[in-house]
Amino acid sequence: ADAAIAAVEPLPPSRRVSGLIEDVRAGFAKRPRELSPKYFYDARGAELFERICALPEYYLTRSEAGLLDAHADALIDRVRPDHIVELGAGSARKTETLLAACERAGLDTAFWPLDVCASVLVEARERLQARFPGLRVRALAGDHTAGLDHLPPRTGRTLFVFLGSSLGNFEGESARTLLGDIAACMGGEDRLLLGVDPVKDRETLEAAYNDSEGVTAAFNANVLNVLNRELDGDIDVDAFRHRAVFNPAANRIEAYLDVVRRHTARLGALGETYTFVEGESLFTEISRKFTPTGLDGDLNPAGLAREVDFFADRNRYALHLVRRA
Ligand code: AVI
Repeated sequence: ADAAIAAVEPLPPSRRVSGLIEDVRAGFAKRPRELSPKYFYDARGAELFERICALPEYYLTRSEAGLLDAHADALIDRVRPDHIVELGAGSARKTETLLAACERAGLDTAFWPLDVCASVLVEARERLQARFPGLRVRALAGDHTAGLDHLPPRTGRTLFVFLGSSLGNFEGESARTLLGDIAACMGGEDRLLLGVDPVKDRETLEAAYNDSEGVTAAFNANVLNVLNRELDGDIDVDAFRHRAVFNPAANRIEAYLDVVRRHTARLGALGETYTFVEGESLFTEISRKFTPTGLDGDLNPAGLAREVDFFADRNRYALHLVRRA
């Protein structure tokens, strides 16, 4: 396994990326206090997120997979990619559908999965190479900025892939920066396949983030376990309760951890003590929902434009094929 991990190319971040200590210090100085959703995904968080994807209320993953199944051949025939570069590939299960379509189309497409987690890339590569023996997989471990800045030169057409509605977890300005970074890597023949969650009725949206088994609640609260472990903390995780609400003015789900019992906690690594009072909330995540024109508000300033839209039944989910404007 060590040799396999070494075969994943580690990439240095290309810009200074803020760390946990400074993010927590800055976020806890705000009112309401805030935490960055990037810290959800430790091993337990990743496992809880996998469970979320299988929940009956969380339609996003299934709807996206269904759309990919239905349109993979048409998409691949249209783009005919020589390379597929996937941001946040993880297990790359959904992209497997696209790779199968490439094989059916007789294309010799190379796959470049990019993820912060090297071990998940090793697993993905082994599975994909078992299924597609000739497939060239070049796994890149690093964050999005690292991956995009250090992509080795390619010839021919590249299809960038950014699925799972992950764009929704970036607020407007950082979403536009990320899209601009992608656009900067794209030539006129290259395309970006973007999966996003359309705006829909409040009931459906709120149920997806307040599941009846409490998996999303555990996922949200797990960020406090991360702080306790990484920052030598003693935050009482049971003193918080998960809440997720749709904010229609901003077209986004907002997730909070509400304080239900006043307590004082110490974060040893920061040398700080924090008091949490009843009625106070920690703001932990946004998940933006998109209309086509709302999405244009992120794409167009980044120099990108929608070319083809695919919508799942009753507008449940959307895939957008995007080109340089
Ligand atoms: C990863 N991301 C797209 C998920 C979402 O729907 O925003 C994260 C998530 N948070 C709670 N449930 C799922």
